[in-house]
Amino acid sequence: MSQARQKRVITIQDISCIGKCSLTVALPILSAAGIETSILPTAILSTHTGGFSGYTFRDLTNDVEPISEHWKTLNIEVDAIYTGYLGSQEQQHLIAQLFEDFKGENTLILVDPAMADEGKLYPAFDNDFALGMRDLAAKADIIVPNLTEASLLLQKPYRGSAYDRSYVEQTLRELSDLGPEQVVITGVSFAKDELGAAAFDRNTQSFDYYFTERISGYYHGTGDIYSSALLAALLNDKPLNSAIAVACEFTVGAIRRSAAAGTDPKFGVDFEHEIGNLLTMLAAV
Ligand code: PXL
Repeated sequence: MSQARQKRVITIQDISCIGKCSLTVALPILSAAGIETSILPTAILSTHTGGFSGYTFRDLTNDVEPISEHWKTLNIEVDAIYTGYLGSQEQQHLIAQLFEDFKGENTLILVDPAMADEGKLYPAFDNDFALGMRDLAAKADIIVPNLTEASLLLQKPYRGSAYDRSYVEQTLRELSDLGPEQVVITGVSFAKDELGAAAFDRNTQSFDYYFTERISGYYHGTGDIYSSALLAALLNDKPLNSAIAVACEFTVGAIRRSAAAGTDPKFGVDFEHEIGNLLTMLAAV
């Protein structure tokens, strides 16, 4: 029996040394799912910027081009390029070029426009950054914003919890009109005890939803855990409706563990002990 070639992802996000988000979650999740994970760090921070004060920030914008130029000499095949938190607006242009340089016929481009939550941009970003993220999102095959990021990408007001199914479906369509064929919005809820994701596939014109129980509290890094698990599922040949479910179950499992342990939410969630469950879900047909 011939073994399929191992898939490779290039993931482009920051290293937050403490706080479990971006590369420190993408790398273990994708690796555990059997995917070779090449990284391009966008910045190095002592912690993420949500909830800690006094963090360090080293911008790696000047390294993006030389790293990419070297990689171009290696003739690597890339099954997916996955971007998350970026260190600067200039990186948005450099990464758009990197998409051009490394996109093969079947390369999936996933943009998680990690820049905002709960109606607010993260401390380092402004509206120009959001507009740049919209241009990058336009070049993706699939994007994974939360509702705040969705409103910034579309430059429409954030509604808080005042929305219904028709707003979500209209938003999914408008985001897809920017360019990506598939859109997943995270943090969607139509009832106070549930939370989940909504997805749209322009090709099939289908909407899918998946909800789990809502665990109260604001847990850092869960958007990055969600996107990483979603990509892990897609690259393990799960269709979009199953992939959103796998990512929801994995993420809520990790949140449940940290909530039960009473961990300070700014340190991130215990996704490590959920990896076994992720692999079981990925192995199921
Ligand atoms: O999880 C998103 C994220 C990633 N990286 C950094 C962050 C955040 C959210 O605050 O600050 C540096």
